Amino acid sequence: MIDYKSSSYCDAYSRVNALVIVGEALADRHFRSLARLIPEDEKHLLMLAAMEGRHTVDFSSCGRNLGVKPSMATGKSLFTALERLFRALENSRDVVGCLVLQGLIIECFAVAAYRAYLPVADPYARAITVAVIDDETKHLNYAECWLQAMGQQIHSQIVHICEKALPLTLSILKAMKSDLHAIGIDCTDLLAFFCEDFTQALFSVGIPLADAQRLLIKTAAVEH
Ligand code: PL3
Ligand code: FE2
Ligand code: FE2
Repeated sequence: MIDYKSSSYCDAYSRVNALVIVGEALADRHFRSLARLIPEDEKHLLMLAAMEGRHTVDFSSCGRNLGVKPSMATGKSLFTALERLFRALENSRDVVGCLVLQGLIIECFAVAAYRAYLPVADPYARAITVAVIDDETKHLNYAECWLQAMGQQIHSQIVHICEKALPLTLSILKAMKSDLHAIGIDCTDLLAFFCEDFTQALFSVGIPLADAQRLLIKTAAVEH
């Protein structure tokens, strides 16, 4: 039984909730950038951005429902490195890089985190999280289809951006480990979901399973 009103739960939730709100707001911005970079899909990408905007509002209401004020400064500082990388890719009009970072890595991270949160969420947040996971799966599918259609010539570019972005993603998780634990999330489950979904996503764009697995192992090795 989780005591959603305890001070230790609320304290940790204020940082986890802020991380999610910031991540969703950035996803909104990233899909607007992608709409400019991929004009033929502009309408669809703006629709995905609007879904992210709704996630920001919905997760904000989860904090409010528990009487928790999100610690926005913490959330923002945790995303700084990933955001800097996205902006650099955007400035160099690296469409593949932007789509791998937002559409594969961040979306897989979100799906894994929300799946791990589901069994320990309060009933209000659980209903919201179920609907959000469904949306994030659509975002992931868009990126998979677009990248898959580009064929083999972008594989080394995909691997290269993953090598840069995966350690930055893992360090967010490490920084949040004790807060995630305090709200009942099992970080091993979260990582296992991420590895499962991410290898599957890379496989669906045509990258052999062994290469996808090597990429994840390399990330783990770099971090230790
Ligand atoms: C993609 O649409 C948005 C990406 C957001 C990334 C969020 C990472 C979250 C890490 C821990 C989340 C636990 C869930 C708690 C929900 C209040
Ligand atoms: Fe989202
Ligand atoms: Fe998303």
